[in-house]
This record gives sequence, structure tokens and C-alpha cells, in this order.
Amino acid sequence: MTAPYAFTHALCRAPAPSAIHGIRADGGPDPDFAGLTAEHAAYVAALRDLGLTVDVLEPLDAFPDALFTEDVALTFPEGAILLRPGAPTRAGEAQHIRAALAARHLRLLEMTGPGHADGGDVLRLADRVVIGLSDRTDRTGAEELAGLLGTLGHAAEIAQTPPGVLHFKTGCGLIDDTTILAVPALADCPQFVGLEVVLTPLGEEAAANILRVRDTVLVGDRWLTTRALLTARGVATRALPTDQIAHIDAGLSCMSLRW
Ligand code: CIR
Repeated sequence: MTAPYAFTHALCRAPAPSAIHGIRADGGPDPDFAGLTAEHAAYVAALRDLGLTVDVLEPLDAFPDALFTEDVALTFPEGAILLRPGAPTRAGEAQHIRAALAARHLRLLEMTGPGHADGGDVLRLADRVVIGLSDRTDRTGAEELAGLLGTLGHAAEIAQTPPGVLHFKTGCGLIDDTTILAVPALADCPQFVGLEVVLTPLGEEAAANILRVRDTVLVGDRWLTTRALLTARGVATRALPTDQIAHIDAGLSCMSLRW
């Protein structure tokens, strides 16, 4: 299997003005639309600079969270899987990305339900895919998804997202094939046995949603200690602004589908 970050393509969606009304768990203030758009543009530019072909879909004003394409599908060189997002206001997003996926992937599988799964709960490792149960991904959905992953040739394991953490990958991200950056609540995750788990520095738990793209790890620019920690390990990093998307509970992995 190729490295789980040896991407050549990404699929993003431009934020619509409605994105300022995106879901947030803490009821905090809206993000600033110009700032959100600038963060998205910087992200797309970074992916392109790292060598990926990035397509950016038109904004979807009816779906405030639609810029977070990661949650509605899974994409692999072998094919794509259309998911059933767990938040009721996001369920309709999947149909709006179907044609774009069908145009880019020879195989397009699809969850039929009744369960739900969000792509933010799916962590791809070198030898398997981990699906975290969360408020968005239920066991029925995770089991259906594990079966579809099997059809594409990927082994899947089901894990538990810690309480209070939106998505499994809100709390962890891949540094390299055998190393994971994770919040302390995931330190003893049984699915990480045999891997090295590097914990987020105190106060930088929100930095865990890093995104490895080829040889570089994207990290939020606020997380200076995390970035220093990665640099000290010999990891090439690139800092990106995430202040505005953080208002609506998002991080770096959320804004693209990658394969
Ligand atoms: C949501 O709550 O669905 C969005 N406001 C944030 C989605 C973040 N996506 C992700 O972690 N994969």
C-alpha cells in the first residue's frame, strides 16, 4: 500500500457566505467571512504548492458547513465512498458532491444507511483505516463503512472518539507511517498500539488536527509549541491560519478530500 499521505489530488469547496453560520458546539461567535475565505484560499494554495492538483467546487449557500468536504466522502486511488454525515443540517451535502466524485473516480460506492458516518472520524493509517465512533458516526454507520472499505481493499477498525471531541481526527493526525499526534485523551487508544503516539503540548490540544501532505505536515499557525515539537523531530512543517475556521469547530483536515 502507498503511504497514506502520498496524495496527488484534492477536492475542496469554496466557503459560501452562509459559512459564518456553520455548526459549533460551544455556541461561540460567528467567524469573519473575509477571514474564513482567506484561510480557505491559503489552504488551497498550500496544497497546490505541495504539488497536488486541487479542484475547488462552487460554494453551496444552502449548506453552511459544505466547505468541509472531508466529512461527506472518503477518497482513495481505488475509488470513493459517499458517506451519510451525522449532523441533520449536513446530510444533504453528500448529494451535491456525488457528480464531482463520479467524474474523478472509477468506482463510487455509497453508504445506504440507516447509520451515519462523517469523514472527520476516519483516520487512514499505513496498513488500515480507523473509524472513530462519535456524535456524528454511530456504530451502524461505522460497520457499514467498514464493509465498503473492505470492498475497496482497506481493512478497517472501529475506535472510540473521546467525549467532547467532535471528530476522531479533531483529536489526532498522522505525523508519519508509524507516528501519531494525539490529544492526551487518545493516548491509550487501543487502535494505536504498536504506533508511537506523540501528545499535543498542554494548552495546544486543538493542534492535533494536523494534515500530512506528501513530505510536509500542515499545522495551525497558532500552535508554536506543536510546530517546534514536530520540527525537533525532523518533520517539515507548514503553518497555516485557522483562527476563523476554528470558530466553527474545524481544522486543517476538514477542508479537503485527498487521494
Ligand atoms: C461541523 O460541525 O460539522 C462543522 N462546523 C465542522 C466540521 C469539521 N470537520 C472535520 O472535523 N472533519
